[in-house]
Amino acid sequence: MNYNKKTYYEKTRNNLNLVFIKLALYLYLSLRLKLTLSIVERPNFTSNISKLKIVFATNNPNKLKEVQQLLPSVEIVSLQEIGCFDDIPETSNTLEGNAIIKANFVTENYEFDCFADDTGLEVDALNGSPGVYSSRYAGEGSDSENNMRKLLTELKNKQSRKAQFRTVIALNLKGEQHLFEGICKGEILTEKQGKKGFGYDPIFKPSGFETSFAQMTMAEKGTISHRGKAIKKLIEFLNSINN
Ligand code: ITT
Repeated sequence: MNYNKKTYYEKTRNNLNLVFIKLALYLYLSLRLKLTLSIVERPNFTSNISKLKIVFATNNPNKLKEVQQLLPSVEIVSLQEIGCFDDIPETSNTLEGNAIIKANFVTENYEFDCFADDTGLEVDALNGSPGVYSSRYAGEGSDSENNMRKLLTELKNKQSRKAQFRTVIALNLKGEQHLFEGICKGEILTEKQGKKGFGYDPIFKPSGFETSFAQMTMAEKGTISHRGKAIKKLIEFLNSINN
């Protein structure tokens, strides 16, 4: 009798242990699943722009920072966050073409809605150069210092120093493509001024201002810049489809 009682208690205790183990396992697995789902959740255009998540296809961390500041109501997802570490080839000879290539690369290979921009510095006296070749003006793999030095040399004996930055944004959204353009007119200075910004900022002075882009804060530059203007059009478009 005692033996049976003991066995009965042992069995009950073992069963209870099993139930607790199963419960703990269930809780652990459901938590893991929830976490995984939240990590792989795709950028999703909802009816409320404040909840918008979108991939920005750029490998330029300065551009990413600028756009993040210009779009505080949108959650910008970087290429790294979607696991894209490719060097996207910019093979077009137009800004429009390259913006489209970058945006399409992400949509086709990673199935995300996304946007990409391509920007060029177009100098009047150089018939629009460096334009689409701005990042490699002084040769493949050249840095901003070399590019600026080459531009200043090319402009040494030129009368006009008029130039403009032009940005084209390609947005891939729900199977449709939309383009937005922003232009900032100005002139090329004779020497570098300021340390902020990136690229050609130290030698570009926007019209109506006494300082170069590199002497402005990121927010100041954003209110008048080519990229700022293109992003403003992008925001207006996103607002229009969400209302
Ligand atoms: P992604 O293609 O990965 O976006 P990128 O640096 O190649 O980055 P772009 O092709 O759009 O960017 O720009 C070409 C070059 O033009 C860039 O490397 C800079 O030197 C210059 N540039 C672009 N935007 C600029 C800005 O706002 N101010 C100064 N220079 C800029």
